[in-house]
Amino acid sequence: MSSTAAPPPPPPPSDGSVQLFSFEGCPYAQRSRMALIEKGIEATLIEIDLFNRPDWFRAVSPYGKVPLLRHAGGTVYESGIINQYLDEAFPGPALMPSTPLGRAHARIWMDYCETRFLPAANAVVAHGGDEARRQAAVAAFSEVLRFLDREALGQLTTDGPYFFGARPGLVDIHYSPFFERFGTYRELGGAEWPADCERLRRWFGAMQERPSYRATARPTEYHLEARRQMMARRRAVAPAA
Ligand SMILES: N[C@@H](CCC(=O)N[C@@H](CS)C(=O)NCC(=O)O)C(=O)O
Repeated sequence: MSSTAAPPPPPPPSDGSVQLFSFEGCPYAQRSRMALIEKGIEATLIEIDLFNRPDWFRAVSPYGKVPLLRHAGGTVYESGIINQYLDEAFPGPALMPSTPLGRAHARIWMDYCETRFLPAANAVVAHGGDEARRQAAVAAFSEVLRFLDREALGQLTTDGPYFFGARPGLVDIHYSPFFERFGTYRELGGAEWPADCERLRRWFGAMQERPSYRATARPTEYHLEARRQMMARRRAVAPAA
């Protein structure tokens, strides 16, 4: 009986080029694909099917996740860190503010995305059919949106639609894939944009015009189907008791 050896991982780039391990439906990988486009960096995309991941992926990715970047003999992971690396290591438009205080504020709002915005958005779709829980999650999410509108967009800039003014940067990229999925928060949890979040609305309108958004965004139906598939696979792995 003959056995076929598993294919090896793609070799790391040896010529200064960039490899990004990505998955089309992943909003975090989308952040890094957007940063590559905003910086004008050529990269080889290696698509990892997370539902059927190759055996070698664990050896390449310490967390077993995408996105993951290989460049200059090193490996970088975590989308926010990849994007800051890209901004520092490559020429092209600066995606972080020029002052230490500005950069500190940018990091605060990227952190807010991970620690406040995303848990609130996830709670909207994970109510499990409990109406009281759903309503509380929608109300809490609306407050997060108002906080972003008032404390970030209302305080950081007066001269443009983006978080730091007339040019987009890493904070804009950080949030954008999750606002693209707003239709899923609406469909699955009944979320609505608060009418008083005008700055946020203007910001997202500007982001939707960016080539980096247009090249990477998918319609709500795509995201709903991706979620259905993910939930079905989770149920198959851990059937309800
Ligand atoms: N904090 C990470 C999150 C990345 C992440 O959760 N990626 C998901 C796909 S959207 C993943 O690779 N999941 C695979 C797994 O958890 O096994 C980042 O910002 O890069």
